[in-house]
Amino acid sequence: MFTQYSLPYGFADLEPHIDQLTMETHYTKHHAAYTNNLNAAVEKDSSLAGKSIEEILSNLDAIKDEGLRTTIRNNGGGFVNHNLYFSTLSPNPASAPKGALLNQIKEQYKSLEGLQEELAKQATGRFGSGWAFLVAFKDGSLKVVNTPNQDTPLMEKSGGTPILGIDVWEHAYYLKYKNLRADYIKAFWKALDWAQVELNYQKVAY
Ligand code: MN3
Repeated sequence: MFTQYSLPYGFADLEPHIDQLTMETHYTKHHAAYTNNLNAAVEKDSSLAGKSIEEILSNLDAIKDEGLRTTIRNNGGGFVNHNLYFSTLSPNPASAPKGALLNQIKEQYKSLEGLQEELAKQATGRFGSGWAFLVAFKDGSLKVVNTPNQDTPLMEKSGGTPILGIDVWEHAYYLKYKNLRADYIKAFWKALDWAQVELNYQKVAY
């Protein structure tokens, strides 16, 4: 049984960057639906019982039924992606990483701004619905990628582990920002807690 990340802040607490109605709809409708649909789907294949979501998503080919595989790809992806998204947002965010993550960012992207530019470029450039991710690898290196729909880098053999994800589905921003995805991404930075991203990094790179 997979359970939705429980929010340690209220739906209105990310105002004015991310508005209350968007947060409430996103969490109680979209994320809840991905979670419920995932749980219902997993029950239909006994070989999936007891497996972690990472194990399931990194081995989707093992799911023999094509329809079930697609359902788990979409809803399992939606489940983990939103757990990551909501857990890295905060009403009191750290505005920059420090320590090992900051050093690695400087080495690969020159500065935090350099990394944010690359993430914003991939987030705005993703056609239709999808995500931009900062991915970390065991050796400490980082990569910026984008995916369609609810796909996650966890679905690829050497995709690394996402430590930050920007949801660029219209449901994440349309109520407040309408078609202005770039404005939403600028606001996203103001609610992103780099301290949590740093914790995510430390779990991957060791
Ligand atoms: Mn979403």
